[in-house]
Formats: sequence, C-alpha cells, structure tokens
Amino acid sequence: MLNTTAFGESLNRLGYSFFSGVPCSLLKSLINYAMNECRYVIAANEGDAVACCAGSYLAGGKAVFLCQNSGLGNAVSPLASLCHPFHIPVLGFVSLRGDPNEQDEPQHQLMGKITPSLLDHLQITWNYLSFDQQEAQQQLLQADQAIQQKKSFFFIIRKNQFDPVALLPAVDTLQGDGDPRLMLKNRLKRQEILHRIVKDKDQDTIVLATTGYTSRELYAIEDSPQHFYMVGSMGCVSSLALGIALCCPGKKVVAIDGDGALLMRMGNMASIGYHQPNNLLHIVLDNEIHESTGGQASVAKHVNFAAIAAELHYRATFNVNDMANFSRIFQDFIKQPQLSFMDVKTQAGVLEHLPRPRMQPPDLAERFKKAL
Ligand SMILES: Cc1ncc(C[n+]2csc(CCOP(=O)(O)OP(=O)(O)O)c2C)c(N)n1
Repeated sequence: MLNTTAFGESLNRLGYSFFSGVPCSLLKSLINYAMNECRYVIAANEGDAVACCAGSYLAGGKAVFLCQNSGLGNAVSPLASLCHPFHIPVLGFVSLRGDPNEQDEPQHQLMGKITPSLLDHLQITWNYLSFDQQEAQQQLLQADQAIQQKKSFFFIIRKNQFDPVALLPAVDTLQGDGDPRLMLKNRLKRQEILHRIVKDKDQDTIVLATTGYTSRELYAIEDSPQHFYMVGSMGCVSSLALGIALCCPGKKVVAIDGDGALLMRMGNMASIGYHQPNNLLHIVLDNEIHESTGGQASVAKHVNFAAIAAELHYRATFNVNDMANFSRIFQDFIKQPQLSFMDVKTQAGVLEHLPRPRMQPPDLAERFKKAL
C-alpha cells in the first residue's frame, strides 16, 4: 500500500497541483488528498474533468485526471477529440473496478476487462501503478517525462493501492467555510423516503433507482418485479425512465436520482421537459455528496434543481424537506400523475449490512420487462 500523502507530495513537487475528476471508492484517498491539499475541480462527469485538465494545461499548468474506469466511457470523447488532436497531455489515474483477478459486481466486469485495451485504442501509454513506494516514484518520473513530451500517461489503480486519508471539511466557494455534510443533520434519510415510496406505490407504479446506495437500499427495503436497480450507467436513470414512460403510458414511472448522478447528465432534464411524459415523477435524493464512493462533495449545494426543472417545463416541481410534504406529493402523483419533479434534501447515512441485488442483471431485466 502506498503512502498517499508522500505520493501526493511527489506529484506536487513535479508541478501537478491541479486535479479534476469524479470519485471512485478505490481512488478515495488520492481524491481526499487532492481535495484537502490542492486545487480540485469537482467535475459533473469524467469527460468534463478531462476538458478541465486540458484547460489547465493550456493555461500553463500540469493537471491530474482522476476517475473510475466506469467513467472512461464519458471521457473518451475529449480524450480522443480534444487531447489527442491538440497534443494536450493529461496525467490520468483510473481505478480498475471489475479487475479480472478480483470478485466484483457484474456492472464492472466488462469495463474491468477492457480498460487496458481501451487505453491502448486511445493511444494512451499506461502502466499499473506499483504498490511499492520507490517504484511508484520512479513510474511517476517516467510519466512526467511523457507529459513533457506532450503525451498523455495513465496509471491503472487497483484495490488497496493507497493508505487512508481523511477528508477535511470542504471550503464552500460561494458562502465561506463549511462542510456540506454537517448541515444535513435534520434532513430526511434516503431509507425513509424509499420506505415511503415502497409503501405508497400501487400496482401500476414502476420504480427505478440510481447507481450506488439508492439501488442497494431500495433492494434491501423491498425487492419487487416493479423495481429496476440501475446499478451502473451513473446519471442515466431519468433517461431510462423517459423511455419507459413514453412507451408505457398506462404505468406511473418513478425515477429516483442522486444529486451527483443528476448533475452528471443534467441534459436529460431538458429532454424530459421537451417530450412531456405525463406519467413520470423524477425525484432527486439530494445529500449534496457522492455518498456511495466515500462522501466527497458534489456541486449540488447551491443548485436549485426544482427551479431548473420548472424552467425545463416539468409541470409540477417541489423542494421537499419533510416527510408529510413528501408523502402528500407522492400520493397526489399516484392518484393523478403529471410530469413532476421533487428535490428532496437528504442527510448522509446508509442502512447497515447493505446487500447487493442477488439476481443477475439479465434475469432482473426479464422480470422487470414482464412487470411492464
Ligand atoms: C460514470 C461513472 N462514474 C463514476 C461512478 C462511481 N460512482 C458510483 S456511485 C457514485 C456516487 C453517486 O453520487 P450521488 O448520485 O450523489 O448518490 P449518493 O451516492 O450520494 O447516494 C459514483 C461517483 C460510476 N458508477 N459511473
């Protein structure tokens, strides 16, 4: 295991003090170091993180891109059509979920297998980062030489690569100091909302849950053929819901999003507003952090999602802070559906001993299809 702080300081000594990325639990320590000690841009998705690093390079800096390999897909376009043609080098650290030598979740298997070849196809030189501190330092020097020759270089990061670094309270760039996590205490819990949805839905209601803890908690609270646990493809739950809502007008479709996931593909909301499915309720469980990957802040704190939804032509939009309100709005939707949006402020916290869906994804999809 590498000493994260020493490794981070080596990066800094080589001039890498600008970081951008999207969190992954395998990169948690390096991200925490970057958030605590360096300039870290919280990107909405991995492609934007690459472009932001490219901007820092054009401004004379040296930038580090951090992402989970599931986000490499989001990064392909700017890597291939910005960094490559303009000879803009990026130093990348990409985690290896779905490592063929480890047990991991089904949604990571394919990307785990193809991560090295995907980097090869992108003509990016890469290496597995060593677990040995001195060797890792040497690898870093080699990577820096590639960057100086205007060639991107990526490290593939495996499980338990970095020792723990605690995340310091975030500096709120809009309102002075403050840790977003501390202000969440009196808010609703994700599990309370999910319990209520499960209790109040009727037989025509379909519930789709976003990536991470939301899918896992919904499954833990109740498994049902009317549920879809969208364990991968972060940010896509509302588009999945849009397709279903348009094709199944007799169903009431509830899409449960996270703030990080919603921000990752916020353009979805414009498509939903344009197509006006009157049987769709889009809920964001807004804890202002990426809780599933270690609690790193998202940029949701100052975003009024409900106001944005209203501008994008959702018919009914709500900011929700208490259960009575949530329950009333949810029951109204079940009785008389209309294109609706709820921004529910939630606090951090997750059910203990959280299971992962036991059924294999193809079986879940078939079961869900039948329910539709
Ligand atoms: C494209 C992509 N990037 C990153 C990840 C890793 N990841 C899984 S869940 C998650 C955090 C989601 O945050 P949010 O939507 O706010 O939900 P919360 O975890 O707070 O419930 C991240 C970054 C992923 N699965 N896919």
